[in-house]
This record gives sequence, C-alpha cells and structure tokens, in this order.
Amino acid sequence: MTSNFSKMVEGSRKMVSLLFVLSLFSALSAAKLSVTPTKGVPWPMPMDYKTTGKQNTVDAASFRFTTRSVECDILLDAYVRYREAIFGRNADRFHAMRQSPKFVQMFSQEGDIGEVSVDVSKPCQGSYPSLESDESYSLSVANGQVMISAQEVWGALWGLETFVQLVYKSDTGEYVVNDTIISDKPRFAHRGLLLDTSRHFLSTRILLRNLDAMAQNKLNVFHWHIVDDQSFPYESMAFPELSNKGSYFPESQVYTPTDVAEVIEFARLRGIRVVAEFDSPGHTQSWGLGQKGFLTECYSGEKPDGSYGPADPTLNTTFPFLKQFFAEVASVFPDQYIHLGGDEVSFTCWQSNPVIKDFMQKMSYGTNYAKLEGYYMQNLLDIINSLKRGYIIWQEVIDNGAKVRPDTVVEVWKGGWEEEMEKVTKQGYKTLLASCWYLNDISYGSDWTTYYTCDPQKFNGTDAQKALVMGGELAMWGEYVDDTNVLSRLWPRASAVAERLWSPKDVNFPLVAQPRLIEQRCRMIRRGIPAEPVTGPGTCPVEY
Ligand code: CP6
Repeated sequence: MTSNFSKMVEGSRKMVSLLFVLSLFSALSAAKLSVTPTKGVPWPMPMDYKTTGKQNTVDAASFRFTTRSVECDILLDAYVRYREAIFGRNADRFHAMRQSPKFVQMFSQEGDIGEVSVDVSKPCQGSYPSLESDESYSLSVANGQVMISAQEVWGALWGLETFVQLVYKSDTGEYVVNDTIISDKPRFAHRGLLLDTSRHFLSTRILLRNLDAMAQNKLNVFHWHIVDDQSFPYESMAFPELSNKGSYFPESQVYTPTDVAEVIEFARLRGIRVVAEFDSPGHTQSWGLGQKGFLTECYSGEKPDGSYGPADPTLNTTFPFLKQFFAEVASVFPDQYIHLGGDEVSFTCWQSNPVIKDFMQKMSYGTNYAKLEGYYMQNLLDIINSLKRGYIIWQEVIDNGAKVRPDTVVEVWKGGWEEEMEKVTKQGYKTLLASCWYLNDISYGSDWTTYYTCDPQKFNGTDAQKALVMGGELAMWGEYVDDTNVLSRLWPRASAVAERLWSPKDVNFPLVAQPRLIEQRCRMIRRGIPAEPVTGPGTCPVEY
C-alpha cells in the first residue's frame, strides 16, 4: 500500500504544481476568484458531442416522451423520472393541469420542443443489465425535434439522462436546450461503486438515493460489500441466525429479502447491476456469531484461546454450508457475477491450530498457508461454477495461485497496480482497477483531480492485455461513513471517476473539466443529492 500511495502522492504533486501555474493564469484574467459553471453541458462528456448556440425553448405544457418501437417497463418508469428531473417534483400534476385547453390558452406560450422520441431496437420488458449490455445511443436536437435511438434500452436510458442534462434555464427563466448532436458509448463496460454496509449500516433509503446519483453519472455497477467482520446485515432465509446474531440491530439494521429486492429493482430500472460481495475466508468475524463451527478456533499453546480466525477449510461442514448459502445468494441476486472477496487473509490463527497443522501435512502444503487459502477458494469457486455464475475476486486469489475459470474478473486494489494489472492480464484474466479510487481516503482541497487523472489502461502491456481491462470501481469503505455523511463524501468525487470510466481517454484535464463538474454538482443538488463543494469557492444558481 505504502509504495502505491507515495506514488500517487508524487503524481498528484506534479499535478498540483501544474494546476497552480494554470490557476494563477486564470485567476489573473478573471474578475472573481471563482469558476463559473457551464450551462447545459453533460457529465460525463460524451464520446462525440457537437453543439451550437441555437436555443430551443422546451414546452412544459405539451412536453412528453414517446416510444417509437418497443415499449417496456424500464422506459415508462424513466419517462416519469425524467419529466420530474426537468420540471421538478409536481411535474405530473402540473402537466395534467396545463393540458386543459383553458390553461394552455391562459398561460402557455408555445415552445419549440414538446416531444422527445425514443427508439429502441431490442425488446426490453423485464430485462436486466449485464457486462455485455450495449449502452451506446445517439441523440439529436435539431429542427425542433429530439430523437434518442439505441440498440438496447440501456443506451436509451443514458440518452435520456444526457438529454435532461442538456436542458437549462435561460437568463429569462425559460427551459431551453441548444441544437446538439451526440453519438455516445462508454469507454469501459464496468463502471462500479463499492459501498460497505458492514462497518456502518446504511439504510435502504440512502442506498436508493445513491443509485439515483450513480445513474446521474452513468455508473452502472453497485458493488454491494454487504457483510464483513463488524456486522452481518444480510437477512438469509436459509440461515436467519447469521443476521439475528451478527447484525448491529436485528430489529432495524438488516436488509430483509424485501429490502434487497427493492434495491435490485430500483437499480435495474436505472440500468445498474447489483453485484453482491460475500467476502471470505477472511473478513468473516460476524459470520461466526450465527454459524457456529464455521471459523477457525485460534490456539494459545495447547488450548483454544476463545478467539477466531478465517473460515476453517478443514471441517466437513464448511463447504456444504457455503454451498447452501451461495445457492440462496444466486437465487436472490440475478446478476451473472458474484463477488467472492478473498482478500487480506491472516495466517496467524491457522498457524496456531493443531487440526489445521495436521491437514497442511496431509496435503503436503508444508508451511505455505497461501496454499491452504488456495484450497479454500478452489472449493468455493467450484460451488459457484455449479451454480452457473461467474465470479469477481480480489487480486490476492490470483497472487496465491488458485486455479480460476477463464472468465473470472480480478479486481486490483493494492499499491503497485500497474505491475499487477500487467501480470493479471498477461495470464489472460479480465480485470478491474480499484487502487486509484478509495474515496473514503479524502484530503483537503480539490482531491478529485487525483481520481480524475488515473488511467486504468496506463500500464505496460499489449493491446490484447489492455482490452482485458473491463473498467474500474471506486470504493467507499465504511469505517467513517454512515447515513449522515456518505452521500456528501461520495459526490461529486465519484463523478470524477465516472467520467474517467465513461469518456474518451484524452478528456482528462482537470481545469477544463472543472466548470462542467461544478455544473454537474449543482444539477445533482437540484435533483436531491447533497453533493459537496470540492471545486473551490463559488455558488450554485438558486433556481438551477
Ligand atoms: N475491507 C475489506 C477493507 C479493505 C479491503 N477489504 C481495505 C483495505 C485497505 C484499504 C482500504 C480498504 N477495509 N474487506 C481490501 C479490499 Cl487502504
């Protein structure tokens, strides 16, 4: 970790001095020492974006979304949401009122644009997003007409999000949108955000608001690090004792099957996958409270000392339990992938236990406990195979030499990530980068620029190796966040990562991005997300 952070610090220092020079330059030429936000410019920046100064007014009275081809639940839900995003909370009531002929006659001036027409090629009713989703779309605002077209509904959703961001209030207070042509698709297929709901509980309400914020930034994977050492808030139907004994408050601080289903559905309607992580064999202290005989008993001399270590791979109950548990997980979480963790396994407890020592001898592992960890993971991976799911694992599983399926996704989180990504992709595995984006680890000032300038494909390797980078994830580990501060700490920092993972590689100058990031933050505030000011002095327009 140390080497990585010192590298990051060193990199950021260079950046800071460059920024300093540039900002002095801009400060001298500006009347005020603050940056003016842009108007109606989207975040993240589309792949191809052409706009003109020709303004069209948006006609609130007649405004509607229409589907050209296949209609579905996802589109209908999005139309309601996005109408509200443009015109505010009471949009639908006012819409009905405004459509009465008398009201139109009295109050409404004809606007230039009254319809956004959406064309999706493939059927979408009830579908779930996946790593293979086609998220591309095109959008045109021209001749008083707005057209969004996409192969799959996921692209159409992003097109709608972009359209809403193009609309702004003119100086005379009208809703306007400039003539614009956009052709867009993400640079990476996996654009994730990790929340840790074990160190502190996060209410379902906050998880849903965060999913809304993710959609506003085109992030498409909610990595739900749902349980860990400190608490087990997932209510299992097969093993209810896990949360009864292992959560902070079984009465209120658990995710019931209904809560989990609500999160998954809310995410699906926004084109977001929910990838659950049940981390083992380490980080499992809380499992031990409700599942006796799962964890290793640590010894002091000849006797157990009452403390516990990682899961015990030598007991004949361990894998049958895991098989039943993960069968339930696979039935609850529809995503093709399950995150199996596998990080930071401490060997000291295993080393102290005589039964484990015997097992090591029997298996000819010598004193190489990484091999025991490999044995545990191998068995777990076979279970997930039998459930016909893919898996994501933290880098240690590969570092310790476990044999994994060719479609495994390896998540790199430690320092020295450039070497690790080179190594992992050389072995032909798909990979995700997390090392650059620990958003829990914040610092004073515009720290978003360090997140913004880390490129996950900047390591030594062939084009084929680079193509194995599926994207990345930002992480909000939960030691110092709960419902009171998690959204503000995440946003708009996470927006910086979202643009890195969506937009072309050369859209990476913080000073150029800054006015747009300010606009994005103000838009997020207007849409109900308490995003922090991380871009320095300034203000959001009151009626944004
Ligand atoms: N919890 C779990 C954590 C971390 C990891 N796994 C972690 C370790 C070091 C840092 C940040 C997070 N808190 N389960 C590692 C993936 Cl710097």
